[in-house]
Amino acid sequence: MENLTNCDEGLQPAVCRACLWARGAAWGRRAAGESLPPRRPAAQPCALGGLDAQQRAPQPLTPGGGEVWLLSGSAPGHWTARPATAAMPVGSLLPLFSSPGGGGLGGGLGVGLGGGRKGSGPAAFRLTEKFVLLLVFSAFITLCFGAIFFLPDSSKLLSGVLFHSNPALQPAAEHKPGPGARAEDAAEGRVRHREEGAPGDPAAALEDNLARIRENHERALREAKETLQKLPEEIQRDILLEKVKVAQDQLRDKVLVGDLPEVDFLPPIGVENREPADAAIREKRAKIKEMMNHAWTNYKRYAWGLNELKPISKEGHSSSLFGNIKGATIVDALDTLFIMGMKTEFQEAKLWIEKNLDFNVNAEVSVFEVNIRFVGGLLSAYYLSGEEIFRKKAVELGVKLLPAFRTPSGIPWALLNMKSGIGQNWPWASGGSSILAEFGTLHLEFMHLSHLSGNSIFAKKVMNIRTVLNKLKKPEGLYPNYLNPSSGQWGQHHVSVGGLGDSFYEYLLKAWLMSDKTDLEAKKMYFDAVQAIETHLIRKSSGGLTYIAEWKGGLLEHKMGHLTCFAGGMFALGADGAPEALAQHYLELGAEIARTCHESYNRTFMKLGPEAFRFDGGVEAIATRQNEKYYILRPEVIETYMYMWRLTHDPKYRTWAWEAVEALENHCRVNGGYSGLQDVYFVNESYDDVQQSFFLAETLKYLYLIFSDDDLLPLEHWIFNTEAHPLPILREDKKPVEVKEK
Ligand code: DMJ
Repeated sequence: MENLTNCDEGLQPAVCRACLWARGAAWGRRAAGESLPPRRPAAQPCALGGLDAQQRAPQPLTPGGGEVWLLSGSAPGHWTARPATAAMPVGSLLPLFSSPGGGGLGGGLGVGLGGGRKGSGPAAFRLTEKFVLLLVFSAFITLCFGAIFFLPDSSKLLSGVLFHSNPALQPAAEHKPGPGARAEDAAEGRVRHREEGAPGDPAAALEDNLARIRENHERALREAKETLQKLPEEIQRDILLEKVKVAQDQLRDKVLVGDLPEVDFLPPIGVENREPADAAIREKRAKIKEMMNHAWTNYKRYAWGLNELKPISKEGHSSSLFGNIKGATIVDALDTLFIMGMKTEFQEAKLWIEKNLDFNVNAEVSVFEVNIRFVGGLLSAYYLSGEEIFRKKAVELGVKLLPAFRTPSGIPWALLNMKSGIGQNWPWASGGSSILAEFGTLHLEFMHLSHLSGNSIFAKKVMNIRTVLNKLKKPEGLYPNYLNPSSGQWGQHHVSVGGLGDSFYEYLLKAWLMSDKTDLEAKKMYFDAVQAIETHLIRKSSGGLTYIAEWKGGLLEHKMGHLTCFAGGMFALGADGAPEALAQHYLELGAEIARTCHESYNRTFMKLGPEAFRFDGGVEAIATRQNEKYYILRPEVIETYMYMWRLTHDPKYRTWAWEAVEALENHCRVNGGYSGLQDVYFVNESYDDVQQSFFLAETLKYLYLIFSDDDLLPLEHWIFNTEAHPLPILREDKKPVEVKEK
């Protein structure tokens, strides 16, 4: 294996990135349903082809035993690893780089650039050799990218891999990648961050792909050239510096976690679980607690310690979003258990966390998902209970996420291997971009991490995101969903208050509120953004329903996602800070969105809302595409009812919430817990067999709060993160925790 480069040591940036890119291509296989072994553990060496070690047949192909592997494939699902000697024209050049001592292409480039082929250093390359080397390398990169991006709808294939969990349970149609396909999301409870295939013009899509290829190609060339121009001593020095940096980071991480300052925990406000005075409301609230008990007990019985439950198969469900981290449901449910007074269950959960929750996982996680569910869940559990273990675990995890910010702009990667600290972006994201809703949804948790650790590093990381955003020119004042972390420039100009954009706006508002209204920069960014959204995205249907469309380079798609429905609550919550003349307007806007989203529920057979609904082709608030008709126990509509109830006390919100409870009981409840549905318009239930962790964290919590008095987690004291985990407002005078000086 001496001819392989080790990506995890971060020694060969250009080459390692090639590994990651190619790894994306290898993922493409899985989208077509082929089963692959688990992803390459990051500590394993990575060949230039980026194929998992397990995917590679071990026999040597070059005369001296150096392995040369290329990716090939011309149709979706036909990616294969094959020896470079097999046929490609470029293959004929390869022997040039395979030394008898074992340096194949992996060795020639990987080792050669970083330290020399066996028996000879890079200094041994003559200028012509270097040139040919450069040519081969660029041809290889072109081949990889060409293949990735020219595959029909390859982004779908790639993304499908990332979210696909149980093909057997999805209807065949929903597996077909295509415009609007989001069945992958359903399978994994995918959150607000995938964009449907652009339904538009194929020429524009092609142009887009070409631009992406060009951009990636140029970057690869640039990086390869830079490396080639360096003297061997310079390369050695770079390696050394990188090593020192990694070692320093590791040291800093240890110090951060091991040396938490002492704190005085102040009792939380509004956590007494008083019974509502009205008997009917009391009964309803008790019913919701019983639902929580059903969800929890079944998770415990069939999937304890795993991420989520498959309530039909009665076994664990694991999502690639969390890598190898375990226990998503346990951490996500902690605060709901606490506020419902389920003390024994809370203690069981705490015990499991103490003994088993481990973040040293050698697999890629979604930084956003881990932050909102795990960091958010642990922080809330700490603020509610004062149990030190939750603070410790939250900070430990926060530290593990810090390497995601190691990008030229400081805009974090979407995916991170928490063991190696290597990050990358979703292969489907425009031009290698990070996603607005992902890097824009770290602020609340990271501010609290700084507060609880006494270390400003977390706050600095998220404040820098603001700085980058504020320097950029926004098209029509709107924030595109894609931002390239290397160039610090926008990717495609797609704007959404639903998937890919949503919680970025939510966190601007909540950052201002959580700072006790002192973070005026966040306030300004929020209200400016909302103004642009109103002008360019918000429309009224002929039937009088207000909806939020999606914006694609200036064109509107008259579609609203279930995810977008959270915005009703957001607008209403923000009314308070708006200029006086606009406060009532924002409250009404919230109410209108709540009504539209309620209609999207009401116009289905199951009385539960579809994943997306449209306002075109003669329909209003109805899903017209098969792959948009599913419901995966999402909370956003109920979330908006909760804010509207708290802010207006209009009884219709309790009525609508109760309709949702009945629908959940009638259609989603099964013996083994609660399941999502494939088609809310169909008379018979067809289950997706996943009990999402956010059902316990959000859907049931918001329902419970709607039928509780307002003094349970009052909005004047608590801010809910996007996963409904309550975080206390940080007031200068009485912070929930007094950090003691060392
Ligand atoms: C949750 O994980 C969060 O609400 C996230 O912001 C969006 N998606 C899911 C629920 O739908």
